[in-house]
Amino acid sequence: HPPVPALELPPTADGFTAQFLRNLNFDGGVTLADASTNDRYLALARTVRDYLMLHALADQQRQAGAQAKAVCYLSAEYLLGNQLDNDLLAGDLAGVAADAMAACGIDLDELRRHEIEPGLGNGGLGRLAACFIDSLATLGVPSIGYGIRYEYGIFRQTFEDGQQVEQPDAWLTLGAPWEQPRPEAAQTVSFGGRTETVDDAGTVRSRWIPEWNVSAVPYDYLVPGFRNGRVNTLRLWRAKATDAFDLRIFNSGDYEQAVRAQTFAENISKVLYPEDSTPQGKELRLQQQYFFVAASIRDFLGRLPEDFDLARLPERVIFQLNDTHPVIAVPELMRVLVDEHGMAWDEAWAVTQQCFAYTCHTLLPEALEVWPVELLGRLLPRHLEIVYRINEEFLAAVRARFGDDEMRIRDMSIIAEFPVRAVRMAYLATVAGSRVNGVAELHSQLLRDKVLPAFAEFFPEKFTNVTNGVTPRRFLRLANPGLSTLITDAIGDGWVTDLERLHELEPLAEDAAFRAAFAAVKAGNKRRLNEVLQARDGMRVGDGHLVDVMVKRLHEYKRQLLKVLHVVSEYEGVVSGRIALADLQPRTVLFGAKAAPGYAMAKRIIHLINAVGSVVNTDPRLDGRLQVLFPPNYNVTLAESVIPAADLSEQISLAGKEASGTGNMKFALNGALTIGTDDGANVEIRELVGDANFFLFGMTEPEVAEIAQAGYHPAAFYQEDAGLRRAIDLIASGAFSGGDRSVFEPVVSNLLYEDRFMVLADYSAYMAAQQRVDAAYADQDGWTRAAILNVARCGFFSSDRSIRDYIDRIWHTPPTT
Ligand code: DL6
Repeated sequence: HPPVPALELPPTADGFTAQFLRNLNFDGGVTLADASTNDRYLALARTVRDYLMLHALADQQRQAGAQAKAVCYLSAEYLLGNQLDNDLLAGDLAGVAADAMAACGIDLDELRRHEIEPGLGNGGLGRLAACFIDSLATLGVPSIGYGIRYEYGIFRQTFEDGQQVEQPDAWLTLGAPWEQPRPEAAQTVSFGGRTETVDDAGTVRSRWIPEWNVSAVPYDYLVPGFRNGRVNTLRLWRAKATDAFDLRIFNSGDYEQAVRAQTFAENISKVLYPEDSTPQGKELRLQQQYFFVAASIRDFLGRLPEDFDLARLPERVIFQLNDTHPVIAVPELMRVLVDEHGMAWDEAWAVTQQCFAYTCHTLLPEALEVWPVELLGRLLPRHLEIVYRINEEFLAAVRARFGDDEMRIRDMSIIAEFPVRAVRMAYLATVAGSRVNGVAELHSQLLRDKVLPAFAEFFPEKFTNVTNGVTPRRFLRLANPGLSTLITDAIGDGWVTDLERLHELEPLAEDAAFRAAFAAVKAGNKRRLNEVLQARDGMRVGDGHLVDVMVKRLHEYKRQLLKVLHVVSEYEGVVSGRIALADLQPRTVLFGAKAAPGYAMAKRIIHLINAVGSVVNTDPRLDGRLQVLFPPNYNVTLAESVIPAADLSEQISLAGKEASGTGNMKFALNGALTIGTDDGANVEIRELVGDANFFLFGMTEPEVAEIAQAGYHPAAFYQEDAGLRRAIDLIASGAFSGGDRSVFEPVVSNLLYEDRFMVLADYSAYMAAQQRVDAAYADQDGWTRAAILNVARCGFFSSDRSIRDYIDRIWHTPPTT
């Protein structure tokens, strides 16, 4: 028998303390008396991980030889957020950890604050991946998340004179206690070179002769299910120079070149691309994509028995492509099957098609990745050949069905001819995948009707929808302890894994005592937010203010500018005397947003928000009744304080542009009311919570399409609406830029003469909706009733439900026990 593990289950405070001290002494090499905050944090994290590891080992033993089909979630981004509280909760360790820390005289909250979140994602797409791996583990679905261990995650945002400055996110500097390097499981990934044809016993085959290799070293993160003893793996790859590569050059005496080679290889996992909806045609990005999917496919195949018949691969795995970033996995699997395992092309293609499914996360045409043929051919020559053949056969099938309709052929070709020859990765994913899904009902419909209509006609059976969801563990149970307790006291704690149970709260909306308790929780959350903001940024939300929040990436389509125009209009109204100060609903408008570093207009909008804030917040005529806060560096950790404190959730994208949104779900689930357009998952939120509990405004997607078709003239709206004119004129006058009219001139002229996302067309509807908000907020009890109904009716938006939908509609990977 193996030795009995030192840790006992269920955990006790004494056992936890002993393990903590062992980790402090033997892993950290310090005594308790000498330990720094960082030492203590690392030892605590290690201890939590040790307990989870016990579960993981037991889980592995139970699953060994089970031959269940697994989900391999391929995602270039995982926006994980802090791990400590999440893992304490999942492992049911919070109580013993608190006791153990108290016994050691350590302030657990200080260690919580010490944690740096791994920001390995840009926004919604990466955070969704993190929610999904949580739900997969909680549901007990065998799965592995595969991604990249970026040395630098999403940049840390600071403001200088109101303008965004990007600082490196050195999240690994003080140690990375949650990860486990597995150097023995490293994979070699090749690049470059050429192909040649060989005669393989009478069959002519192409063979890749790569030019250079890097080593992909896995770092594993434990992904615990919620108190179910299940622990899945998130395997993130780090690029290292291969020894052979290095040594050869080193031995030849060219030390500088050796170092350069090492840097070149290791650059692959150096930084997360700070983009979330426009592709950067960067070679390094393609290297990153191929690097992680090639390593992951090899890794997964290596887990199968040696004599496994690869024709049966679809019985064992589904590779879910999280957007187009991992789509190069399609030709890679073909290459592995055909070139390395000698499978016939047709059979390999049939296997590949069953092994992939593709999720699209965008509606912006410019966000659909394309890779120039020249680049792909240089970096991955064999893959380009494979893509050509896939395309050739696909277009032959299109011809067989529709005849020589050259327009159609050009439209559907995986290879675009203009402006340069390039591979359309979304088309490749659609042709290859067994299913293609959008991330909200409206998005999936638009995907079929507008983004990929020819494909939807050709493969109607492939297209489906899975509406996004968010994990209730992190975004309700952990982020909102007050509301969680209130809910659990009322209906028990089953909601944590069965969120539809929140429906049981509905009758309590009519219970005055419950409403009072609910309102008290919200007030407490605002106090808690103020403590966080005060310590972090010296800011605070005004007492008795409506907390109006717009947090998300800065993008023109999300229309932060519309929110700014509302603030400016209110401000202008008061200073001009049109609005009596006493009639102004006290509000704090809180923004959080990062702009891609190369996105000049987004950065200007950040500057404008800060500029408006500094004027509005300090103008005595407003007497603090209107405030604009913009804490820098919005991230998952800050979201966990902001969302539970919000009264109003701003989801104001132009209809037909936001694929889903997931922040919208988090806010509604925490009892904020939404002011929103009919876009993305807003549509489903409104349907569920009811029109009376949602502030709908603005054009619908068909209306947007119609006005675009007819020719959109923003200046006409400016001419016709005096309020709008005053707001824009005030910005143009230099009132927020010390009299300098040039600073925000590009924003103003963009609005007046282009306004791609039709801010001006929706302005008056938005202002009217905000008046409805003010009126509704004046009736505090009515507002609370509506907030409770939002919570009660948003159980649908659990990522557990999303994962069940993926299982039913796409993966067919039942949970295992
Ligand atoms: O599906 C997750 C998330 C959606 O909720 C957002 O609406 C969508 O904008 C976002 N997409 C991306 C990447 N876009 N691309 N490509 O972050 O996905």
